[in-house]
Amino acid sequence: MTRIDALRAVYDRLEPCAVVTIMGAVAAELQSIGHRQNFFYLQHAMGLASSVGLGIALSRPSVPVVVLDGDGSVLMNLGGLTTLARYRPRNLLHVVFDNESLLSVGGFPTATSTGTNLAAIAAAAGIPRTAAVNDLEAFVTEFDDAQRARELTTIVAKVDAIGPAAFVTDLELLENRFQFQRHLQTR
Ligand SMILES: Cc1ncc(C[n+]2csc(CCOP(=O)(O)OP(=O)(O)O)c2C)c(N)n1
Repeated sequence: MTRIDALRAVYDRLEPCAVVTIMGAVAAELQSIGHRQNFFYLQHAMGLASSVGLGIALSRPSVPVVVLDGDGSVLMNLGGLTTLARYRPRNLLHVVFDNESLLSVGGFPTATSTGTNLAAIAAAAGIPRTAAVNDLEAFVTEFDDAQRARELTTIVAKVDAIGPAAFVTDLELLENRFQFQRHLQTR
């Protein structure tokens, strides 16, 4: 499965959600499908997308929140999983695209390439629902089940270590930040 195919498959389902992504490849891929005001692409702060999502989910319990994370980012801040589990907002879906690589900075292998199991770590951290998927059909099924379950869920989706040719887009961080904030105020 490629990550962009996974994003395309659930793109319409993101419409009512507040969506927080990590920087780099996934942000560029989501923007290439179509930027929306409810998408926030967190720059630089590896491992903190789930923390930003957690803050939104707790302060806006009626808004479904989707975090699009990466294996390298999660590994850089494993404590983010324990904090999610501690507060376990029902309106947060945490998707980790695991390409076993720091793709956005050249593709260096991460610990998931040598067997570290992020879904098992998430479960052990106390995330009430976790899933590990390897193909598109299973990803969409787990995504839909998680949205229906209304329970904090982490889905770890194994994806190919391929991404867009360029990661820089013409959407400035501050512009994105103010758009997203204004959008949340309407929800
Ligand atoms: C704290 C920190 N260290 C290093 C970087 C540089 N950096 C930007 S993206 C990235 C790789 C992210 O890897 P992953 O989360 O697996 O996502 P992928 O690029 O594979 O989609 C790195 C190391 C950063 N942004 N922040």
